[in-house]
Amino acid sequence: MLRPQDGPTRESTRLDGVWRFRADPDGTGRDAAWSRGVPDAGRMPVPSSYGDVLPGSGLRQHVGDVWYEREVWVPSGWRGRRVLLRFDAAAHEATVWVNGVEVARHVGGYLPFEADVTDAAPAGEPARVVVRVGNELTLATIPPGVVETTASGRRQRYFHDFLHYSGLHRSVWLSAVPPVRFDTLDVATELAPTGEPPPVERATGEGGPVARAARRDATVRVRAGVAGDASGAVVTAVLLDADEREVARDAGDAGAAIELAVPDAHPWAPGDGYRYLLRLELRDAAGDLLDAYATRVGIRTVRVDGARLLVNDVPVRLRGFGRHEDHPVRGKGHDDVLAVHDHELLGWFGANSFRTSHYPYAEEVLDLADEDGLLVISESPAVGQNAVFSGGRLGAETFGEGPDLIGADAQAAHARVLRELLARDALHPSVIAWSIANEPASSTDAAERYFAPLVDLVRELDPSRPVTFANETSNRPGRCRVTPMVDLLLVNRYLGWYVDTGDLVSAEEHLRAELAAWAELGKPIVVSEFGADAVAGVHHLDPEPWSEEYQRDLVAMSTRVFDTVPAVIGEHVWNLADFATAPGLIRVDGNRKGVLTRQRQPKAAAWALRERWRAAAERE
Ligand code: BDP
Repeated sequence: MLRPQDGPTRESTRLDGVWRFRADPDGTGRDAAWSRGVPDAGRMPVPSSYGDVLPGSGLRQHVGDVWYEREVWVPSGWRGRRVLLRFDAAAHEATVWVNGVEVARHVGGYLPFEADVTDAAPAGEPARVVVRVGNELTLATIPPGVVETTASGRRQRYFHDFLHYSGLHRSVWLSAVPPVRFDTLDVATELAPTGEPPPVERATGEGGPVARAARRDATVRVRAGVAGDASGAVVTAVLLDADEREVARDAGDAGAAIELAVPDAHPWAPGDGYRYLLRLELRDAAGDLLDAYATRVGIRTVRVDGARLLVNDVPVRLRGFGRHEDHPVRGKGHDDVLAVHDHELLGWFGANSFRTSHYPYAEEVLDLADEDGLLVISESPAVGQNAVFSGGRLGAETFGEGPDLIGADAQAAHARVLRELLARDALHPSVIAWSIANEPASSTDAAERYFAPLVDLVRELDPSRPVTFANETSNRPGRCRVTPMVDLLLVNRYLGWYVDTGDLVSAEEHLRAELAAWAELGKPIVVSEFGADAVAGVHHLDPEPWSEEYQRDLVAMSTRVFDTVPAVIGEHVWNLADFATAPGLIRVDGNRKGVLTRQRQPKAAAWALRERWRAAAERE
């Protein structure tokens, strides 16, 4: 599956806008054949989460199906081509019909899927698209959950700390593609070895100095998969620099690897989102164009060397955040305005990195990261696989076979989601590591059995990036069974908040001891979560949790400790901004660990971080 685009052989249109919509908590629509048309439908914007759009609707707590419907004219000029219908995301599982014909089913809320609707939606005619989106989580889904029946009806319980927003969160596309076409694309980049770490050139960009990686000879390996009968067809790959000058070209049979030598290449590097343009053409034996596809390529390498993380053989330090796709009203609905604003804020902070906690973000977000030269840890949606967070709903072992354990079905779903994640994100140079899970129970035999094949799978699919996962506090070094398998350590720690609450002196001592123990493992460490809730506007002269000053001081204490541990090569504050959660006694209209409010206004800690990180950026 390739991302939709326009070009000489392809056309695409977004089906975003206001769709017809109806909630269906009892599942009536399945038997009543709403697949042909949804009766008495209201309205709902796409993309958005449906939870907060309609006041008084109760949709925020909705469990079960909702239905979306709209009509679209398939252009008559698309005759003779294949027509694809693609959903960038449907949270959390969906069935799609076109003119009453089922065309797709997909499970998992954060990754794209598509259907060939050529037969169901003839060109030159209107087509009715109906989508049933379900949001029930079970112990076999990623992430897990259980549905319980309470006095107020069915309730979705889940073990992660962000609101279970649902719906069509991202764009829907209709595209025309040629019958014989590119349908997969793998690109691997390599830089010629140097004896010494290559020098970093400096340039002065807008907003301060920019670190530029030194130019080096490079190789770009391209393998484009082809759908349809491509016998005798030839693929040509052309690489253009940012000024559209051709720098390399080669050709090969359809499906074969093509190697492009790029002398004196300009690498993609932190703070320098330099990308080449790769143009692919597929021509038949007579030389006629069958398909063309273009994508941007950042040439860079990532490698772990002892306790260092190297990008282009240069050690990097990550400064940034765990984030969420979360905004007032639209919930997890992607919006370019808000995404660009959040990325400008990362620049305002002097941040150079983030983790897509705790699920794959909209691909547009990775486009921004590619462009800005940000270092992204791309995370799978496996969050909450831990009895500690389940209020007794998961058995103590968490993983294994049994009615209250996460077992083989979930593991298979997890593997599927990792395949889909890597297939979608591998082309993004900003992605420098794969995080396969957030805070699972990781200290048991069962956890080792669950995760070992998943780590192997990711390594096999992509040997070019480190594999990691975020470690939860009770899974200490020495006890944790997954840590030894991974290349890079992510540790989430809340010293001064959940532990040593209100006592930053003890917290500092404990954090030092804990990081020293992790450092002994000899791998690079990113403290992938640390922080404190602060309700904007609450102030205190004394170290009082929930005040802006306490949050600021906790962050300062933590970073002071990080600076003394060479193996700590990254700090991700939890969180960039406040975000919505399920109701809870320690949640005040959501999680307040943002250094920005949910409306993206700064708390005291934001100013302090900006000072620290901008100074670090200046020194680079
Ligand atoms: C960690 C989780 C994160 C939570 C955070 C918190 O990884 O999702 O939001 O703690 O409690 O356990 O704020």
